[in-house]
Amino acid sequence: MEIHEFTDIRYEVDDGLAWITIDRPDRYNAFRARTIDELIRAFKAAWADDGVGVIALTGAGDKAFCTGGDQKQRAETGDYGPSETGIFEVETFHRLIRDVPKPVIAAVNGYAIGGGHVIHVICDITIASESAIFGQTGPKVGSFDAGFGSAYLARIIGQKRAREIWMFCRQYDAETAERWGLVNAVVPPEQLRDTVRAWADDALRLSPTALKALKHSFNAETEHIAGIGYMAFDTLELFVETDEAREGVSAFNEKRPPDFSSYR
Ligand code: S0N
Repeated sequence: MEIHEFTDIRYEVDDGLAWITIDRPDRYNAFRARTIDELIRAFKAAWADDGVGVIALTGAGDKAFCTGGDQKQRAETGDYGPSETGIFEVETFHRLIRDVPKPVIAAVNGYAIGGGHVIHVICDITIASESAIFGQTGPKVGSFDAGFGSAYLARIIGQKRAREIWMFCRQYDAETAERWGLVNAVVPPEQLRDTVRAWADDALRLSPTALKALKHSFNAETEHIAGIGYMAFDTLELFVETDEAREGVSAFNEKRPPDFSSYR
């Protein structure tokens, strides 16, 4: 896939900073399999380009950074739609955010929910707008991320808070996220892009080789979570086929609370 063929994301390089924007505002920037393919392609382009030193990931519009897997697509086809390889490569994308040897900044401009929350957690840095909202929804809609989205989250904010996020599926404002150490900075919405630009400029003045070695050093201590993530993904593929999981996605699309009472 070529960059000019992108339909779900935008890729722009501006003076050393690659902006990657999920561009599905009518779905609150939820991702389908094609979106993930494009994100992978864009991250690899940024990796390969010596003119890029920092990557910023954001969402189009002012409502959402990313709200995870596209639940309308899931209701229509039972999966996240066609992909280039036939594989839904969300785990590959998670790996790429960690492996790309350049700082990755999540610019959270609205909802970072579900799989969208997992993505910002995996990014090296998160800068949030004051209007950002954070949370997990998996147990409400019939999915889970038992890899980086939970185990690595607990490394960042501690076990009690990570368990709260997953076991109660509440939403948290940017001030709470900053207090919990889930984000690095919170700024007014209109200052988000300029703030990311300023952080990127600081990093662009530093030694790329030192940053590369440091990033992989930070990763090393939690690398085993990738193995757990792959096992969890195997389990998830089975779980999403069950009536229990289908109840979650049906409830979301019918705009009603799910009824999981018969699955206890
Ligand atoms: C974001 C929420 C809280 C916003 O609520 P609000 O403000 O009340 O707005 P809504 O009216 O609900 O939404 C506005 C419009 O946007 C659409 N929309 C929102 N989110 C999605 C979405 N994720 N997919 C598709 N459409 C979405 C709404 O439908 C609405 O459109 P209209 O007006 O046309 O009805 C609220 O919207 C919310 O809770 N959204 C759902 C969040 C969610 O549950 N996401 C999925 C969580 N699960 C995952 O992400 C799975 C991750 C994943 O894919 C994965 C990862 C690793 C391994 C495997 C998997 C796997 O699942 O297989």
